[in-house]
Amino acid sequence: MNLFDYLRGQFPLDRERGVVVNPDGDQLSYRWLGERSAVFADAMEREAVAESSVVAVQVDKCPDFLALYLAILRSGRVFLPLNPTYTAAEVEYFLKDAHVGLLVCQPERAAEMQGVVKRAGNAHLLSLGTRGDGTLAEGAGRAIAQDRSPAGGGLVKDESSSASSNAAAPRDDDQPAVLLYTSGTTGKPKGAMLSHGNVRAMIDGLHESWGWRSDDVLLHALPLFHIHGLFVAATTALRAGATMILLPRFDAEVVLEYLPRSTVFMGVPTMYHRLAREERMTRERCSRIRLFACGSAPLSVPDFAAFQERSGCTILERYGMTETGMLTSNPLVGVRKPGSVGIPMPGVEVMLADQATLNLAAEGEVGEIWVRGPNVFTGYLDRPEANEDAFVDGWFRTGDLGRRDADGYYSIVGRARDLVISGGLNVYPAEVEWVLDSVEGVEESAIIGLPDDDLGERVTAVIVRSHPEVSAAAITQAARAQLAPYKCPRQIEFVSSLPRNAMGKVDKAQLRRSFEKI
Ligand code: MLC
Ligand code: AMP
Repeated sequence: MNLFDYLRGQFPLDRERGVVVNPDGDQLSYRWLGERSAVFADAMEREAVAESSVVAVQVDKCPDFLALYLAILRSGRVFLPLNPTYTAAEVEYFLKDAHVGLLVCQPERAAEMQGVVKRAGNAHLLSLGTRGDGTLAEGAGRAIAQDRSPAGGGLVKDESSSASSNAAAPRDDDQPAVLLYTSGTTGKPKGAMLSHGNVRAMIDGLHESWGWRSDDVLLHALPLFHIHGLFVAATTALRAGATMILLPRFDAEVVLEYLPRSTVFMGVPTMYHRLAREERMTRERCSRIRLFACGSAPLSVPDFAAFQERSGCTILERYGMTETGMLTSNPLVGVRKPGSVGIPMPGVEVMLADQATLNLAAEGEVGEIWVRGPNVFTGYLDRPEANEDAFVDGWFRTGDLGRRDADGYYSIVGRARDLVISGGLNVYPAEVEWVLDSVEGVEESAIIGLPDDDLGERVTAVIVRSHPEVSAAAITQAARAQLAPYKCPRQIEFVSSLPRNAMGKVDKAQLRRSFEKI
């Protein structure tokens, strides 16, 4: 079943109910969302964007982003969201790798993206701004400006008036709905294909486990281009027919302002770390909140405790990944253990595999987390070898190392993969090393994550120079030119050589140990 049809079937019967409350107080209704998505679907049709093609969206967070997401689903195309801070070079890679049929970019980057689209093989290019502007919205009419719900009204067209746009394209559960890029140790991002059925399984599991209700108000401060903000937060809220306060980005001050009106908040550990340090984060302010959920990176026990002390609320930590959606969660009702990611989500099977033998790890021992279930993605796009490595007898290897306690709760104790998680954003060392190694005067580089109170891990470059005069500033400048800012090293260290293990691979664990001591 097309995920859009499934979601629409869960929308409140009273379509005038608010789906999004903007920070400026404007409310947009479920009726608006249905109609706006139909209008965008029609616009893609008019642009002759091929059916089933991948549509890349590099647009700032706003209500129209959600409408475009639904438009892509309902028209049977595949949604590929991209971080707005990606450079032109990064976007070009995705367009080529995913054979993108349409790129929707921010209006102010349209000129820059014209060249990118051409180099990538002439995908269509449209733009969409946060105020209903841009070439995609032009044909569609500025519906945002015209919808002043709760009464609604004044929209450019009624959803039921267009048979073509009202019907969602028929899709089977295993057909692709969303393509999300993630990486392995190779450094080249791979497109993880999530089907209509995968996403539905994930949001149904969350709906049930976290007791979603149509009168929930989600305070949404996460980006919409990752599964956390897109599926765990926004799509599950749509599944419940709930309302979202859609903040353009996380800002602790603004979050504090909207907490009293909200019932659910989700964040990465950095957000909780920052909120726990705010004087205005009081029990009274959180009195309506029924759920503070956290994930994407490990939540430290001190941050868990500090937040509890201030807010009187116990954070519910959960664990998941792009390829699989949510895997485990602490319970809504029951004990939430600090430092633990809880028990398997409904329908998800989890096992711990001994890394050497690939058999079940002994009870109480650390093993690689392997998972199975309807939520697990269908594979990486055009990467037969990666798919071969990723699956064993139908189990997906997460690359995370975990332990299970006597109560069946899991905790993540490390990663088998080379990965830095900074503020909940994944940075793949090989991708950054590749850029740094090409800087004149750099002989070789190694990217590691060092502990950071705020970001969890800080991207750190350890460099061997071939020319002694190459400076940290020059390296930073080169990184900035090619990589999104969050991937750029915040700390640069120079060494005479990199430690290597018996296999000749850089020993990153040793590097981390030596710089952690400093
Ligand atoms: C922003 N910056 C970062 C950064 N985010 N640097 C390192 N790591 C990050 N995560 C940089 C900016 O480029 C800028 O640099 C400077 O920090 C300030 O920018 P900002 O926009 O003010 O940043 P800030 O508000 O501080 O953002 C931090 C943050 C944000 C934690 C709020 O990164 C965020 O929203 N993270 C959530 C990521 C997320 O959704 N992850 C889910 C992945 S899904 P400069 O130099 O240009 O000024 C997943 C699966 C699962 O993992 O289980 O959920
Ligand atoms: P991504 O590829 O961006 O989806 O990131 C997924 C990875 O984030 C997982 O494989 C874990 O390494 C990490 N992760 C997500 N949630 C948690 C958590 N609660 N604790 C520790 N690590 C987590």
